[in-house]
Amino acid sequence: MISGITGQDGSYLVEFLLEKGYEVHGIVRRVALEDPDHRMWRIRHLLNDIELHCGSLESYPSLFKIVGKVKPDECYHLAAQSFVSYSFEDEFSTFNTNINGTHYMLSSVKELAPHCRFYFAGSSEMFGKARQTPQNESTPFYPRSPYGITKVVGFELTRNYREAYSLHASTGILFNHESPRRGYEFVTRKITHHVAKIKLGLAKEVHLGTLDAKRDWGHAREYIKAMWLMLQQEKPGDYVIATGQSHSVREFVEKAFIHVGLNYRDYVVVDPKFLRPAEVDLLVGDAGKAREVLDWSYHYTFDELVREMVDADLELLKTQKA
Ligand code: NDP
Ligand code: GDR
Repeated sequence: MISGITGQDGSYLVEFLLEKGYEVHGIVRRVALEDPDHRMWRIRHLLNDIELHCGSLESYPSLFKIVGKVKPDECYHLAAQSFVSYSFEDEFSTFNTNINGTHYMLSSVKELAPHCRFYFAGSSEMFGKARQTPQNESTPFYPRSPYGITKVVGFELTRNYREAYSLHASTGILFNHESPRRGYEFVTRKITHHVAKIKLGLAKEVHLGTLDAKRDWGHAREYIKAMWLMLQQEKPGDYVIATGQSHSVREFVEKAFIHVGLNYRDYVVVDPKFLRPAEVDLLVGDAGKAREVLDWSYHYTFDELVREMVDADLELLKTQKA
C-alpha cells in the first residue's frame, strides 16, 4: 500500500513493485479520482494494474477504513505537503497534513495490520542548518522550516511506534531526488522546464531565488529501491539515502543551459519573491549505512541527471506543440 502514489516517488515505486509481482493499493484524494488525466498523470499508464482507494491525510476515519480493508503487508507512507516554500505560507495546514497524517497512518497500521512493515518518508530537511558535514544517521536535527519540523515529528512518531509497539517501522532520510516526473514548483524541474521553453522560443527568462544553496541531488528512480530494501530487512531502522555529492543551484542552472548551448547569465533573473524566510544552505549526505546494510548503490552522475531532465522537458514541449 502506498500513500502519495500520485507523486514523483509513488509513481516510480508502483512501477518497481509491480515488476516484482506485488499487488499494489494506492491512497488518492477524491479530486484525483475525479480528474485522473491531470491529477494522475504520473501513474496514468498503470491505472489498470493497481487498486486505488479514496482517502485524505486529514481524515483518520478514511485512512483507518482503507488500512482495515487492504490489511497491507508493506505500507509506504509517502503522502505529504512536500513543498518547503509553501510550508512557510501555511504552517498550519502543513502541520495538520504531515504530522497528523503520519500519526493516523501509524495508528491505523498498529490497530489493524500490526504485521505490516511501515516506511516513513523522512527528509534531509530534518538536518536543516546542519551541525556536521556530511550528514549521517547520528547527525542532530535542526530543521529550518515548518516542513522540516513536520518531518522530525514524523521521524519521532515512527521511532516511537517501533519501540513502543514493536512495529516494523523505518524512516528513510532521503536527500533531494529529482527526475522528469518532479513537480514543476521544485527548483530542478522549474529550471529544466524553463530551459526547454527558452530553447524552443516559448519563454524569455526564468525567475529564481538563491543560486548559492547547495543540495545533494540524486535520481528518484534509484532512491525508491532503498525504500523497498529497508522493508526487506529483518529489523527496522533509519537510513540516510544520498549521493554524497553536493552542487549549488547555480551549477544546476549553468549545466542545464549549457546542455542546450545557452549561457544561463542571459536568462536567469534573481527574484526576491523566491527567497525563503530561513534557508538551508548546504546539505550533503553520507549513505554509508545504506550501502553496507542494505547493499544499496547509486549509479547516476549529476550531469546525467541534469541532461535527462532537460531532454525530457524538450521532448514533452515538442509533443505538446505538435
Ligand atoms: P510529491 O509532492 O511529488 O507527492 C506528494 C504526494 O502526497 C502526492 O501523491 C499528493 O497527492 C499526496 N498528498 C499530499 N497531500 C495529501 C493529502 N492531504 N492527502 C492525501 N494525499 C496527499 O512528493 P515526492 O514524491 O517528491 O516525495 C514523496 C515523499 O518523500 C514526501 O513525503 C516528501 O516530503 C518526501 N521527500 C521527498 C524528497 C524529494 O527530494 N523528492 C526528499 C525527501 C523526502 P496529490 O497528487 O493529490 O497532490
Ligand atoms: P527543497 O527543494 O526545498 O530542498 O526540498 P527545492 O527544489 O524547492 O529547493 C532547493 C533549493 O533551491 C532554492 N531555490 C529555489 N527553489 C524553488 N523551489 N524555486 C525557486 O525558484 C528557487 N530558487 C532557488 C531553494 O531556496 C532551495 O535552497 C525538496 C522537497 O522535495 C522536500 O519535500 C524534500 O524533503 C527535500 O527536497 C529533501
